[in-house]
Amino acid sequence: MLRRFEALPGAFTFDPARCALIIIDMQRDFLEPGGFGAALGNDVTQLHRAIAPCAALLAAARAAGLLVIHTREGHRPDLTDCPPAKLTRSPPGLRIGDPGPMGRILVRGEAGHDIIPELAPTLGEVVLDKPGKGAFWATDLENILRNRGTEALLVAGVTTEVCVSTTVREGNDRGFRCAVISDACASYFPEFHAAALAMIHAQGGIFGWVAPSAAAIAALEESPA
Ligand code: C5J
Repeated sequence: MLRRFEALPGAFTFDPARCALIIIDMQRDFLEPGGFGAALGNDVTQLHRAIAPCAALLAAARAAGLLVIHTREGHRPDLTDCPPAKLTRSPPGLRIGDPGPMGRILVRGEAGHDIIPELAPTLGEVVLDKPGKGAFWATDLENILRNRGTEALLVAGVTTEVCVSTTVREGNDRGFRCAVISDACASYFPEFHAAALAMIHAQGGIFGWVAPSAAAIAALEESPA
C-alpha cells in the first residue's frame, strides 16, 4: 500500500517495501566529547536534539518493515583510505587516527566509531562503513538498494549540511527520491541546518523533500488497507 505524508515542496509518497531509512553517522565520534566532531572545535551537544526523533523514526521504520541502513564515517586502522587532504586538515594531536578518550579518532573498530547506544542497529540491519561524506561514494550502498528494489529514501542523521546533504545529492542523482526528516537531522551550526534543508526543497524540490518526523512516522504507522 502506498503511504503519503506532507512535505516540502509537496506530498511524499512511498511504498514501504521499496523504501529505506538511512540514518547517517549517528556515531559517538560526532555526538560525544573527545571524538572527531569535538576535535574540529564543535559543540557536540548541538547534535543531541536529533537523537529522540531519530529513535522514534527508527522504531516506526522497523515496525513498518523498511530496509534500515546505518552509516558510519571512518577509516581503516592503517588510514590507507584517508586522503592526506582530509587527514591534515586538523591540527596534529587531534587528527583522524590520533588517540582520544574513545580510541583512535574516526577509525573503524574504535569505541568512538560506534553508533550511539540509543540508535544501536539490530540484527539484520545494514551497517555501512564509508570513508567519505556521501554514503554512496566508495561503498556498495547503491547495489544494496537496487537489489531490494528500493526507490525512495527517508534520510536522517548528522550533520545536515555535510554527510546528510552529500548523501541526498548522491542519491538524487542516482534516481532515488529522498525525503530528509528535518528534526531527525542536526548540525553543529543551527543556521547551516536550516539553510541545508531549505536548499533541498527549494526550486520545486531540486534534490529532495523535507518533512518533520511526526509526518513520516504517522505515514509509517498507517495500517495497510
Ligand atoms: C562531518 C558528517 N561533518 N557525518 N561528517 O564531517 O557530517
